[in-house]
Amino acid sequence: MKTVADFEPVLLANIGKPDSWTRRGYEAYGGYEAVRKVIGKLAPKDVAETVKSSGLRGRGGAGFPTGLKWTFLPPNHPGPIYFCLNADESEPGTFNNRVLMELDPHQVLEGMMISCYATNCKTAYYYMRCEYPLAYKRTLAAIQECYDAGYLGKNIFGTDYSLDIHLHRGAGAYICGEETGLIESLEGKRAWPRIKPPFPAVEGAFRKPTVVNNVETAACVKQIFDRGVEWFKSIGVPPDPNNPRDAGSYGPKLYCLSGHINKPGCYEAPLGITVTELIDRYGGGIWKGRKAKACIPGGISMGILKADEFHCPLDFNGPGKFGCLGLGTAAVVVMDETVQMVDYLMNSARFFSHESCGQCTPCREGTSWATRLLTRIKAGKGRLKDLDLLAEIGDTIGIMPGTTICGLADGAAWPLKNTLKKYRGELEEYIKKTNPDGWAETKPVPA
Ligand code: L3W
Ligand code: SF4
Repeated sequence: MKTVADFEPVLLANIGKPDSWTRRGYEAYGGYEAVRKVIGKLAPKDVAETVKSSGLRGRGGAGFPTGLKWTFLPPNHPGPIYFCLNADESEPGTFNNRVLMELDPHQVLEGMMISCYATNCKTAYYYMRCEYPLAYKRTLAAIQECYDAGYLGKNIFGTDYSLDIHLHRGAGAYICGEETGLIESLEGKRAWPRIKPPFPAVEGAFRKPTVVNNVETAACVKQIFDRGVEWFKSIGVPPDPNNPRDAGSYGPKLYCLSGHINKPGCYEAPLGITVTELIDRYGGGIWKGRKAKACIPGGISMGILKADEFHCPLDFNGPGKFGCLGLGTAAVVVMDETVQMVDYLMNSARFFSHESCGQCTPCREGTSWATRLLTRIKAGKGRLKDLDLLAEIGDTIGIMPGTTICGLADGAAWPLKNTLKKYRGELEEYIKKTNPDGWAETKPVPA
């Protein structure tokens, strides 16, 4: 296994080179060689099998094995089968897809071409959040360059295979990134997530079998066909021998590092790097000579790691061992010693209540009540009992699968549950200090 020290970035290898976002620039660095080895040369099922054997897991948040997801498509389906690229990057702290789309859009398109070929898809939708104007402009130009060169359209690369890619701008809501919300939005409707099953692989866009993959996942597919399965599996963390269900965490990963550090940015490292290594090696340490207090390991939905848990490996299993929901989008937001947990919880609760689509009562009401309780605590009118109410909200809304249609409620619950466990003492102190006369009050709260 490659260590952090001998790891060479590949996903970001072209970033910073002249014209990295044009076809000419991309091809000067070996672009479109992988797809030429695949389309018309290998059978689609063998391409899918290669991705499956690489152990690639989706980079959008859930870490679902990509090749396995492709096998859920109905066999011998007469078509159409659709492919949706989920570029609605909205998880707070996350900007890895943006870097790829702005600075290396052809890498993403090449991965998409291979993925579409493997899944017998001839029409693909590239769903990009509308708040990324530069990424949109460059991706649109890159798609046009591909049509002009015969890399998209009929009989691409001179083979029998035809593929169209439609770039679609997102509708400005977090929930558009939930795969079935994305599909609804693509169909021109409000992005209300659908009840699953059926999963999109069986019934997705326009009620046809659909694969939904993330931008970075597509870039990894391209890299696997450039460098091989063995190379991919030489990076990251193998499956846990004590857990027969663990698929391992192979390959490179883009980590978005932000918050109170000296050098925020998007960095490529092997899956399994620890928080400490990421902050010290890439982030230049905590800013202003201060101490770290905590961090969000992978987007706000994941919960929180305390500074004494920074040895946590950032692979698909690591954060879960420290009470977090998972690796999520690998967006690490660092908080220094001056941050108050009530502020972090406030921000998180406000975000989720604003973004809840409102279909499910536990999510709609729970996120809204959590925001109201935290607003009151922050304003110095909190009671100790409010912390129990917050914990109850967390336990009520965050028990996927079961009470809600999609995972947003779970993502909203996790910061609450996790922080109340790890920082209850600090929150109690805050309430007692800011509401010395009323913290013990137990009367019902007026709405
Ligand atoms: C067929 C089955 N397909 C599962 C497919 C499913 C989906 C994938 C994962 O994401 C995560 C959340 C945060 N037959 C299947 C099946 N699938 N069982 O596998 O499914 P699932 O339900 O585990 O997760 P999900 O709802 O797709 C939720 C993360 O996403 N998150 C992040 C959001 C923001 C970004 C961003 O800004 N880039 O991603 C927010 O919650 O980790 O756990 O494709 O169809 N039996
Ligand atoms: Fe909408 Fe929340 Fe239900 Fe998801 S869990 S469908 S965001 S109300």
